[in-house]
Amino acid sequence: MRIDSITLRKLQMRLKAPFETSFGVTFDRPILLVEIQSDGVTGWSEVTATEGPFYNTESVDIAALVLRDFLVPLVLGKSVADASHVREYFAPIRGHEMARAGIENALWDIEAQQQCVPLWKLLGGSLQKIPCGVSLGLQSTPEKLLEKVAVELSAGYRRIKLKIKPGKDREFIAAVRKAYPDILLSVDANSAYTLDDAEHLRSFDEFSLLMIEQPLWWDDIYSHSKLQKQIKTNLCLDESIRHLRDAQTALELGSCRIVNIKLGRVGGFSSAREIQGYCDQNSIPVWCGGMLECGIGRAHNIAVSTLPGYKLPGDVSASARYWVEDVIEPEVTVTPDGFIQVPQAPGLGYHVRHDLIERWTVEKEIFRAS
Ligand code: OSB
Ligand code: MG
Repeated sequence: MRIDSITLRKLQMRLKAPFETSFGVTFDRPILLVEIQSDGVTGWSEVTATEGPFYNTESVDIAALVLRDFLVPLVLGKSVADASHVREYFAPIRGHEMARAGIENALWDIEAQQQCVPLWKLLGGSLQKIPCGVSLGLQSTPEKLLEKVAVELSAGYRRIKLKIKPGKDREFIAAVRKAYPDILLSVDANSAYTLDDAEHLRSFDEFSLLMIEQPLWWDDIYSHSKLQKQIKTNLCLDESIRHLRDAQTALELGSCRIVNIKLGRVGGFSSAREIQGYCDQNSIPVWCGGMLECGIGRAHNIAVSTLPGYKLPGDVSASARYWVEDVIEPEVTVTPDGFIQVPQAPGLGYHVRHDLIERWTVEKEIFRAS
């Protein structure tokens, strides 16, 4: 595969409703897309960074800069035997996993099209329908939250995740657990607590949660090992896991018993596969996280969720929960019993809507190999 051209585009999309986490509210969602041409084939990917460095250190604009000034020049005009090898060119760059994933994942789409197989098959996946959960943003009152939960359960979703932060936790979790004693229920704090809150977090043990996701500092695997020893509920790491070495550190220290894999956060499909393989060997279940993606990132998430080890419902849900109109066709839909049927067409498995992408593009740069 020769990398003939790379196009970076920033789109401005608006969510159907604001999404609130412990680090802020997102309503207008900038979306950074990477389009690569190689040997006459076009591949797409989405850089899943947020609008500011609030979730991790990356953001859409920072990732665009790192791509333009550093990653694109390392690979433009170069040839790779297959998509998994492109990351070797990125060796001089520290961090910026989401920016890297933007290039690697578009090449996986190209490779799948060249081989005329769906992306999930190229990755080694096998599940034909993936179980889906939802992530619900912070709500003003427990009553409001209960209304949202009711809607998602009747749509068939198989796991409900509640965003929490100090002052908006016990009362909300208790209300949902009381109304639904048997559902798979988890919470995600996005690093809103400290070890001083260990007693408080231990009090959540009574709610039989599936997991507490990333309660402590985004970059602190060690402190999570201290917390995990003090509570019964399984911890799950999201922000802290950037690559296989982080997963090894976390499992060896006993920092979590479940791992959230996000394609962007870990630097792309190759790294995601390594982490999943390692977790599988150690009987640690993994699941696919979400970053409020448009259809392109969503299609990639569906493909990776077909791999063995993705045993728990992910945060991969229907396009219509986020967008009035999505950039792929057909949009991602969920069956009444809460599954996404895996597409069978080559590559992404969905048609990319160039017309919408063009309409919503606010910045575009094309880099061509000479
Ligand atoms: O921590 O999983 C997270 C969204 C933005 C940033 C971080 C997270 C999330 C979500 C939303 O929980 C998941 C989704 O529905 O895409
Ligand atoms: Mg999370």
